[in-house]
Amino acid sequence: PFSGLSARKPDALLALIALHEADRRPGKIDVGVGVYRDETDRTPVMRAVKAAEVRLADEQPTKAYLGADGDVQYTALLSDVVFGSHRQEPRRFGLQTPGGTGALRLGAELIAHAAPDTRVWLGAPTWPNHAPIFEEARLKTATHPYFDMASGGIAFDAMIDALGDAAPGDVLLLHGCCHNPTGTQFTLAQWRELANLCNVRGLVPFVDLAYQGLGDGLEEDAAGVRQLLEAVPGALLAYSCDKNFGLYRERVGALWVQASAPGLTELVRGNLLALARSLWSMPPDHGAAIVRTILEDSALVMQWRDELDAMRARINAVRKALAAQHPALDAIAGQRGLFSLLPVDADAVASMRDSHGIYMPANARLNLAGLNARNLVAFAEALRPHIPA
Ligand code: PLP
Ligand code: TYF
Repeated sequence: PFSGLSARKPDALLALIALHEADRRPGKIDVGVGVYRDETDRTPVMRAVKAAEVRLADEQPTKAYLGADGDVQYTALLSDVVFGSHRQEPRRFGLQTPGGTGALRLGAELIAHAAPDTRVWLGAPTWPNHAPIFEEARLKTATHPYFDMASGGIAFDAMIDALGDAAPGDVLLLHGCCHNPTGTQFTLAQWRELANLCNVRGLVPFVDLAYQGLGDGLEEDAAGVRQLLEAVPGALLAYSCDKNFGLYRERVGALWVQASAPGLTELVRGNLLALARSLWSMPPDHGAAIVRTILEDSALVMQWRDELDAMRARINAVRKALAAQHPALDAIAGQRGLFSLLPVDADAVASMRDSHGIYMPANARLNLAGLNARNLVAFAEALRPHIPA
């Protein structure tokens, strides 16, 4: 029955995990898949998460089914973190999803049901899973450039120029902060211009916020998104707790949809719940229960924020230290989040893997959290001969 299938490529980022694992060389360096690692190269469970898990194991009264929207108290408490003083918005409905990926896919399905011919504009380069998520939901995708390799910053004029081809009703996917893979971020002035563009051209922003707190801080990293949502009629926001709570495999996310009029919210809500039921019935509980347990308790919130601050401080310190190794790496100090694109080609990436056991995807995306005091200079030395003069 399956002979009609065509072969698919495995996910190159997830494939790096196994490749690095199989390498027996003691000095190997994993700067591939986007997982935070501490100074000792480990990804420990956060202390606030452990404490919440212990509490859940002791006190969780039942594991009986919830609804298709998952843990509604989780979504309510998380909306304080995401929206801050903007949390009261009657046009908005949010629900728990299996990770940011589930939120993106559910949002894609909602769009496909509302307007099947919608085109989704993705920045180039972006997270490699973005295009498949929208295309598997039967939507068309288009790309716009946004990255200036020479300066390591946003090529905003080129981006706006390319979006001149977008039609009313098209969706514009925007990273809320800490762009994957470029480490760039929009300024507040650019967010304002993007909101204007959406309003003038009738585009619908779909924000992907997967790294809140890993750039400049929880408030700072959400400021642009909050400003945008306030300024536009309709929008979607896919959120992931998998990085900022270190919950990766627990699959913790949420989708918020802002309708263009309060009267539409109920229609959106009913459609989201129906789509979620057919996709996963209800999201997995454990990770969201952990996040809720933390957010319900001010001591655990303090602990979580301290741990998140330490993660962010370490990433930004590694950024500074690496930038100091070579003038061509200057921009890395000003970029934010786990990733930067290095100014080298795929041959250089292959050579660094063969000769030094350094694991990076072919586009030379570096996960800065893979570097530490013991390997940073060795990494810079292995990189140096490949940097164009
Ligand atoms: N969006 C971006 C930009 C990402 O880098 C990731 C990484 O995993 C996701 C979404 C998906 O997050 P999750 O693991 O919660 O599905
Ligand atoms: O970009 C990354 O490395 C992270 C993790 O299919 C990831 O976002 C990568 C690929 C994938 C799922 C998660």
